[in-house]
Amino acid sequence: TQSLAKKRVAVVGLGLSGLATVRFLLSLGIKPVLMDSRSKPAGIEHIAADKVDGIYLGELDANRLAKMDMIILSPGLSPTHPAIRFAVAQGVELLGDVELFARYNTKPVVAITGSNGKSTVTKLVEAMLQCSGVKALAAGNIGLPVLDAISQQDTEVFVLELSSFQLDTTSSLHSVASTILNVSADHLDRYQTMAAYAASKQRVYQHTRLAVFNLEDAATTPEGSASLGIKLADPTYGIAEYQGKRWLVLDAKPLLPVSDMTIFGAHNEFNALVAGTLALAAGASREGLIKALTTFEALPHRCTLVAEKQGVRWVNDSKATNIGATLAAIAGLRPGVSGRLILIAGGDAKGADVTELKPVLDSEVQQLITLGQDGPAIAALKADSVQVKTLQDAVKAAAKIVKPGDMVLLSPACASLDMFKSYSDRGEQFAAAVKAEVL
Ligand code: UMA
Ligand code: ADP
Repeated sequence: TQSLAKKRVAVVGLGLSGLATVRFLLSLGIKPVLMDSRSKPAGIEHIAADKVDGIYLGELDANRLAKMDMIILSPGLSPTHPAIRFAVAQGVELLGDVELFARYNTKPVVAITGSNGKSTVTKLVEAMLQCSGVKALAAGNIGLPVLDAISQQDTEVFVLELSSFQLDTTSSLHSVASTILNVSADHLDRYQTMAAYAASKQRVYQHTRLAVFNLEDAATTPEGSASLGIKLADPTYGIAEYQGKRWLVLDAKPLLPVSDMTIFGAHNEFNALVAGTLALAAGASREGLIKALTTFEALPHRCTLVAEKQGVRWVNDSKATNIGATLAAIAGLRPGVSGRLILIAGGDAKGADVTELKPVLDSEVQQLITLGQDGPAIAALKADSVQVKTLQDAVKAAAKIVKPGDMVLLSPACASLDMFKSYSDRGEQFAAAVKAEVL
């Protein structure tokens, strides 16, 4: 820690994590060099140029980077970027904001990763701890940069949502409990293979006291750490029948009937079991778990009902940015739809093999509407699909054909960035279009 003061430190990437890193370093009295490969990164106006040791924008300068002692890299930039690789080859230390957090943090951590369900489980664990009287704070990929969270002194437990990008540059994070929820194809534009992506997720178990994993997904199985496996059909940590109802069971003791939970669907039952196990390991009470599960509000853009009009439900699942999430949404929602399921999908598939959607498009989806960069590839998987240019056109096309009993589901299986600012922007535009069209 003291040694950092004498080091030449570069913060590369000036988004949310980069800006939080700069603030943190300045608070330690360290003047970093700042770089971003973009000519106009959004956060640049928040930085007082006289406080730092230079700001360099545009193409990363490998020679300048090679002169540093340490590079703190933002998750949105790959460590395989040629300029970064060059600097590392010259002996420069490379780390991310989560690693810096780990080196300074003194509080217990719960660490959560996986391809899908991270944010839901992170917020659930935070709520379960808070309902148990523990001051918990959710941070990381969920939106609050860890180096902003660290300054909230009264926090008793940090609940961290970690992306594979963040884990790639983290090596000394200790946790009281951690999980990989699942591993399904995502970010294959940045990882060469599924094995490389799964290996990145495994880093979450490096220094953990309890690894909670998914018994139905071998890629989540820890090697070495003390561990606890979960699946819905498991009698100790799973779902079982009591008094004619399906109950969540933790540690072989029934916790509460599934029907009392505010979130629904098989994937959310699994999320609740994992969250409960993590929260108990971090000091929550069973009463706290029950209180959280009966009051928790589902996060926006995750299978949320936008409108119900003339017997038709319009559902926003814009957060489904990969195929696994869309499959979970369809599996969870389809049984409750008496009419047809009309799916709006497409966007940036991030290098995924979209043909994995085909079986479900064949059996569960009656009409497909596609948009975005990889819309044509998805449309090709189903007969009579409709291709549109905008989300507004997608809603119009759906509105023309709906009948009572149908559900229109936006669950794109793709990232939004080819057409929108973010998944939340996409979800908001969908809601606005639906309201304009049918309400
Ligand atoms: N970028 C450049 N050049 C740079 C730096 C960034 O082009 O020099 C681009 C990136 O490619 C990316 C964008 O700028 O498209 C933002 O990248 P960033 O690293 O600056 O991101 P932050 O603003 O710091 O936000 C990051 C996480 N974003 C990413 O990992 C891409 C946020 O997760 C997270 O909430 C935030 O840190 C706080 O910890 C968002 C996300 O999309 C929700 N995560 C991905 C996901 O969930 O799938 C991993
Ligand atoms: P993440 O933060 O990992 O993106 P979220 O909790 O935001 O995860 O959920 C994103 C989407 O993934 C949801 O809309 C839902 O359709 C799907 N999902 C949530 N939990 C799971 C799970 N355990 N397994 C598979 N899919 C899930």
